[in-house]
Amino acid sequence: MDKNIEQIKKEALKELKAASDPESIKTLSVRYLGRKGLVTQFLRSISSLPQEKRADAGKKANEVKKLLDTAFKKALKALEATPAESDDRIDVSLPGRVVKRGSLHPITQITQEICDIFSRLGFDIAEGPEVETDYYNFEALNIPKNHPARDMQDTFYISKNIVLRTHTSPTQPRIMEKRKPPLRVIAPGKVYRCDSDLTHTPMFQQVEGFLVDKESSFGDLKGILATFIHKIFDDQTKLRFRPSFFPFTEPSAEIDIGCVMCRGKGCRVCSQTGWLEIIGAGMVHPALFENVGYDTRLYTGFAFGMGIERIAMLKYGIDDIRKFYENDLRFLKQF
Ligand code: FA5
Repeated sequence: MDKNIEQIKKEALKELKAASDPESIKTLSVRYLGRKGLVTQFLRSISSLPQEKRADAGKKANEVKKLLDTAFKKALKALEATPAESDDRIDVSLPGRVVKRGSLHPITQITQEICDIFSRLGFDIAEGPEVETDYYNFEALNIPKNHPARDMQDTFYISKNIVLRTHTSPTQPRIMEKRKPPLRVIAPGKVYRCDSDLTHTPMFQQVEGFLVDKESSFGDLKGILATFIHKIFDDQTKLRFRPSFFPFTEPSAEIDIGCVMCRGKGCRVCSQTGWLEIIGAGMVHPALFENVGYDTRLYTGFAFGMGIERIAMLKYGIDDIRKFYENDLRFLKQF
């Protein structure tokens, strides 16, 4: 009898080894462990054995039953985890996968729009490094070491002479050194300052613009910037030029536009003034021209730098600049 159950076990394991698909394993399981299966029949036949052999035979048969049950289940699981080649066929009735589309960040959209407007006004587009030397970020722009104007921008220093650029103005001397006038260039990019509130973020984006030619004037600067503002907002947008100071322009101005959030009445975005500053500008200081080797008797130029987030805030009516960088999809999907 013992030999019999041992034989059943051996045969079952041999057949299992040869089984290559889930169906044949299920059939084997029924053949050996089903209601009329070989092991089940063996168990039933134990009652006909002599009394003294029953306990031993029953114990062995139950062990074989358990062993085969585990072996069948394990083999089935392994086959299901790695489906056979025939299961690789494409089920054309399955619903398709939805391809999720991304979209351009609102700041990227505005940057492209700004570049488009200036391209049509004859400006080339250039770029400069975000990790900048102290020389290009300050000295070449007429801001020597220990000059109080360095305090206007809270600088992130990487080392004594390397900074995260605090503005896009270093692109002026970098490009002027390489090219000869006449020049019309805009240079968009990220800048960094230790600054954070409703209208300031530690990383923000600017577009620098400059023009160098034989007869450029402050009037040209006003004309170009007014054209730009009326194109990016609309013809009715109010703007004003306010005298200001930048070491690399003389005279200098800041350009404000009427706050679109409160229509000039005063709100927290415009600090109750009705105006929001978006551009710094002026006529290029002769010291900068000297630093890049341009003849100051021959050439004049103007330059400007604008905050892209500020423009986006006004254009889309956003009351907190930090929303652009929180990565909240509910906010970003609106653009
Ligand atoms: C400058 O950065 C000068 N380089 C601009 C310039 C260029 C002047 C060429 C003359 C000639 P200012 O620090 O004002 O200037 O910054 C320019 C614009 O950047 C501001 O008008 C404002 O729109 C934006 N801005 C400044 N600081 C922040 C900030 N922390 N977060 C967001 N936008 C800012």
